[in-house]
Amino acid sequence: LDPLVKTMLSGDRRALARLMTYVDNRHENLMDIMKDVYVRTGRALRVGVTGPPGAGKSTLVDKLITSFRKQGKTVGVVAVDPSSPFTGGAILGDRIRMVEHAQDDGVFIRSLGSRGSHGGLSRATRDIVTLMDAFGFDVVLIETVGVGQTELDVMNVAHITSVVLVPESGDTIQTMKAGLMEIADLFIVNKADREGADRIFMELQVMVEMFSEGRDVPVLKTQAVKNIGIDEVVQAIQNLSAATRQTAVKEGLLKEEVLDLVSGEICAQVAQQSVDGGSLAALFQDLNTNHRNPYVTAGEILGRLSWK
Ligand SMILES: Nc1nc2c(ncn2[C@@H]2O[C@H](COP(=O)(O)OP(=O)(O)O)[C@@H](O)[C@H]2O)c(=O)[nH]1
Ligand SMILES: [Mg+2]
Repeated sequence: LDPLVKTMLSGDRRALARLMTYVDNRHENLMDIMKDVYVRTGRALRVGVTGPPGAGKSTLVDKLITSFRKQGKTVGVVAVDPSSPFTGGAILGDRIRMVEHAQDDGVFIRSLGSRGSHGGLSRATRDIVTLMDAFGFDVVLIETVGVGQTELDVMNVAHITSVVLVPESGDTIQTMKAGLMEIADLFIVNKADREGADRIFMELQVMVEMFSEGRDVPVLKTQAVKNIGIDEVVQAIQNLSAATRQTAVKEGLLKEEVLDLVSGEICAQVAQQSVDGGSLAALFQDLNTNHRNPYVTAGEILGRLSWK
């Protein structure tokens, strides 16, 4: 076992943080390291929290941490914000908000922006979650912005995904019915203190009734800032985790995971070889200087791969 992995598995938070920078920088031994780390995973309950910007996801995550901590559970948090180039914007705000938990040894918070995402944000998220799981956190919360395909990819790593909406989300619900149902195991109407919350709540209930195909998809109301409805969310998550969805989709998820790893690795290697001195440097140089057709260049690179 890699000494750093060993130290991390013994409960050393600094080793955990260092391994996370390996993920950021796509360390050359990352595949081998993650192979060893993966063996130690499978214990954590992985919960996705997704929804439009400003819905109150971070506020909710903050309160969920407190609620799980009350039960004595340790919590890892991955905040994914593709719009953040590094730690600017929302992610920095989230950090400040969650600073209270930073003093708590049972909590570890990690932000992921678009930086260093050769090989994909979903790949980086997956690796960070895997590290947190292996480290021994009972619960790993994954916050992502948005409710589209990117978020779906990121959320493949979660056992249970909660979609957070607000009274203003009526249009989202109307236009995204099928998509929302595909993502959500649980709906949360946050900002329930605002007008229109009951209407959204009922719309969601009707939608679930129509499209859930017998699946139990709870709809809950919260006021995250006031810590109202949070314990109920935790309870619903724990009830769901006892149910079977996780195993029902597992095969599909593992295939996705392998595809994700392979494409991420190919991307990373091609990027590595694209720089000066790399075996693909000339191709990329030519692309720049002669404005070659990117499809042709991509085809040439793919042509060099052999499938045995
Ligand atoms: N009125 C109201 N505001 C809330 C509630 N929960 C969060 N907010 C506010 O909504 C804003 C966005 O919250 P944030 O957690 O950053 O949203 P995120 O972008 O989804 O992570 C902040 O100003 C919060 O204080 C709530 O239950 N009611
Ligand atoms: Mg946020």
